Amino acid sequence: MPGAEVKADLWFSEYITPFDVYQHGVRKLYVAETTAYQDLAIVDLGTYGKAMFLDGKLQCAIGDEALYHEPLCHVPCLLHGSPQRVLVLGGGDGGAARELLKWDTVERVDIVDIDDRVIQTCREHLQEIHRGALDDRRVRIHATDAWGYVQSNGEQYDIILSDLTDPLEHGPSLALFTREFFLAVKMRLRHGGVFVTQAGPTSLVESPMHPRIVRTLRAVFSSVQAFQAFIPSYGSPQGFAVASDRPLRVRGDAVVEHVDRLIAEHIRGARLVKLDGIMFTGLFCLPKDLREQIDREQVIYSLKKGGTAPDTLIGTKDGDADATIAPERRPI
Ligand code: SPD
Repeated sequence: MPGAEVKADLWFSEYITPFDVYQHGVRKLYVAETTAYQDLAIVDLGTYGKAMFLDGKLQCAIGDEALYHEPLCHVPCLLHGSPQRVLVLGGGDGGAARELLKWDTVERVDIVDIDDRVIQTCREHLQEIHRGALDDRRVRIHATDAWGYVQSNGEQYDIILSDLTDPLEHGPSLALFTREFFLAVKMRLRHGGVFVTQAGPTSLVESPMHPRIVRTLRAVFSSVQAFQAFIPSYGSPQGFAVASDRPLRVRGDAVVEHVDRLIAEHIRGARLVKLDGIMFTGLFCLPKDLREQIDREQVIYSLKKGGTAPDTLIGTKDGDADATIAPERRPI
């Protein structure tokens, strides 16, 4: 559907930190509205094409979204080997579902996104992202909150995939990066199941969030591996973390060969644009100081006793409730 051509010199200012702004030039405007949960915008960025913003933060742009969705989806599936049932938390744009459906083993994908307006608007305006996945017979969409779904729904999954917005203060996804939530997620995994989450930017000068999310996962799962990808339109490297109670082998020549073999066996009709065995192992080659910070990190994100609301989030450090939570990424 054609958007309104923008004649004015219009820019979308994304505050990466309070001191660093990524100015995205807007060529066309499709949608700008405030939903019940967040500000939603769909625009054409010129260089990166159509893109979705939530609360002023770029979520995906058609020019480089494969660099986000392929690692997020195929890393856990490849580590599992034969995923059948998958739960996507967030992911209302349908990009994750599109990738998951490439697996010939996947029978069912449940998408749980709190914001029905995001789902409906992406279905209408971001065909380039979902490519029909939101209407695939294997996909069921639940417009409800992830906490409630994970706690009350008795389904068990091979893969649970968290495709949420960054855990910003006052943002809707904050509580979904806590020890309590990760424990609830673990209860919904089948034996040998794998959980993956986007895990904030990995730039340590920008935010302490990534090592803390990884540390929080390590309080819940016996195997946790952090990885990152550079998605240029995000402005900083994107962290992810994969977690399971099965061993996770992510490095070495044997892994490269194993990944290439699984892709050839299970993603036959569809094509991966970015990911193969070499890229898979490369994702896990993190900078030395980041690895060291992950290993020494002590802050675990947790809810205040009895809390489930985002504003009850605290970081605990050796029992000290004063440790800071993820900082705001808004203008000062
Ligand atoms: N730092 C941006 C992280 C964006 C995470 N959500 C992306 C949703 C795309 N399906």
